[in-house]
Amino acid sequence: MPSYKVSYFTFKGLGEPVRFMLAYANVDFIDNRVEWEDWPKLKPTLPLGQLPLLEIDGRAFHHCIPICRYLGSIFNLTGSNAVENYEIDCIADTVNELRLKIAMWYYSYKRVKNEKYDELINDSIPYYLGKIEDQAATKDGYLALKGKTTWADIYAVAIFDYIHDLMGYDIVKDCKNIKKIQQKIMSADGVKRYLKNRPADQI
Ligand code: GSH
Repeated sequence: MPSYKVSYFTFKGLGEPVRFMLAYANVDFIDNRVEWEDWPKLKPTLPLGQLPLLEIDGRAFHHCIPICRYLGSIFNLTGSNAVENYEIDCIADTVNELRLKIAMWYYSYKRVKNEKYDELINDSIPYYLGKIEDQAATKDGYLALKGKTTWADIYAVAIFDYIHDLMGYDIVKDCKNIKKIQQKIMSADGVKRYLKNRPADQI
């Protein structure tokens, strides 16, 4: 069994999808939560000076989405042809765009001036959530491929969990098809175990 180590900060952020992927696949991993005081020393040693970083038997992988795609390919959570893999990439990118809008607001505006909230709540969030919810409805409880859990489902559920913290409420609470995916992923054995033992965030 290879050894897996995930390094990320002491909150969900972009580390959470990687942690969820490994938990879903039922593999043990070292959950290395990096404290701010240790960051200046670690940063120059990283491929792009950023986290998350996944190490598999000491081989480093970076960039959250490519890591999830890679883990998807080794855990059979991808499509069976190029079009299916395109569908998976596409919905993961849509979720990431929503995450970026919210993170931009949170880190640039909320913390400084608490501005732009109305725009986020009235435009960006309903726009992206509507698209994602519609797609989940046509895929019958999956995000990318009807009848098959893919890495995009796991990525999305972890990102929505992080967004919950940023917004202070569950933005998908009224999205019944996204909720179905969330329940499925969160109740998988490995994820359930991870969630039970997950350390509380320190932001
Ligand atoms: N494209 C990268 C990914 O998707 O993993 C972005 C990673 C990234 O922005 N990481 C941030 C980081 O390491 C935390 S979310 N920030 C600290 C820094 O750049 O010094």
